[in-house]
Amino acid sequence: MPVYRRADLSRIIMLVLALFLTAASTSAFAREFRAADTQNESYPTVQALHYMGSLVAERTGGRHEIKVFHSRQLGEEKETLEQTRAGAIDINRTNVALIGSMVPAMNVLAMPFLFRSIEHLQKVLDGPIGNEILDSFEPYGFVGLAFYDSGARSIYNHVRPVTSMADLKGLRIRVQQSEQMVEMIRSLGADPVALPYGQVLTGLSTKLIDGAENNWPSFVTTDHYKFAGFYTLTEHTMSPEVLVMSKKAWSDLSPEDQKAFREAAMRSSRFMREKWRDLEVRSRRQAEDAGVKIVTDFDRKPLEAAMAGIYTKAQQDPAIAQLIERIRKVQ
Ligand code: GTR
Repeated sequence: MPVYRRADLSRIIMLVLALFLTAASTSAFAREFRAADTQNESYPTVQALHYMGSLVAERTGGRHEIKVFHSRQLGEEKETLEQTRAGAIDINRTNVALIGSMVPAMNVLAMPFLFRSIEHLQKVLDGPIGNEILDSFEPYGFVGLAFYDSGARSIYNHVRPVTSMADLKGLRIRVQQSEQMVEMIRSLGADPVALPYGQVLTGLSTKLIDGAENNWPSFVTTDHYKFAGFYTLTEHTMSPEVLVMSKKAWSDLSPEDQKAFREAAMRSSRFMREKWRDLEVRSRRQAEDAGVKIVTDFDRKPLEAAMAGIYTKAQQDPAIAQLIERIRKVQ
């Protein structure tokens, strides 16, 4: 065993300490951040996460990397969100309806017929209201990074073409694991069945459920369209996607690195928007080509009236009432 002189030893200790301090001050610890997304590998949200990862790696000289776990590799959305809040997963791309039970403003964005059009939604999310909402996540254990598009959600099923609200009566419609979504579908006279995304295909093919509701890309990329041949343009919600980071992972980053992550997330959102538009069109065409009957001429007014109670309940909270009013005023 080598024998060190006292002076040598203290020199070594000083050296180690100096190295440690330099590393800490420049956040030189390389770190891999785990990101969860329930969609499959080619879905625009997953591609956007990869894109964000490449921007982060570039900006931090390769010190930080994002490893993307798609297709529910880390679990279903509800569970991965709980793990993100606890700090076991670093980044999560989720739909606002799922995180709504944890972050109340998210439920607002999933409310029925809140947005008049996709343009209205983008104007709200790209503007000051969107930024304020992203900044409001911290008390709930998350940091809001960016929104991703998700189009409008519509109801599909394998029983009958839904041409009016009456046709929904008694249909077992799968919804996301969200109390608000359950209430929304129940108020239309259908039977809501809250299930994780990964169980919908089996639910449809075994006829455990009669239908579900989602945007065109989700309807098609999951193969739901092969088992549910009637799609009605109810467009009852435009709940967008949101990208969040666990507060724990965020606090490990230096202020410059936080800036790099935020900017990369914002750029990935623009990148995603391009891919999204294209996939929406292609998915609808693919469903049509496969023989899915699309009910386009649908009166949404009765749905809106039936779901009014969702607003009455939510507006009991003055902050939520004010947020709804501000969103509606955006022209
Ligand atoms: C999709 C969304 C997913 C998931 C899914 C669902 O549109 O991208 O994150 O929430 O809907 O219905 O479970």
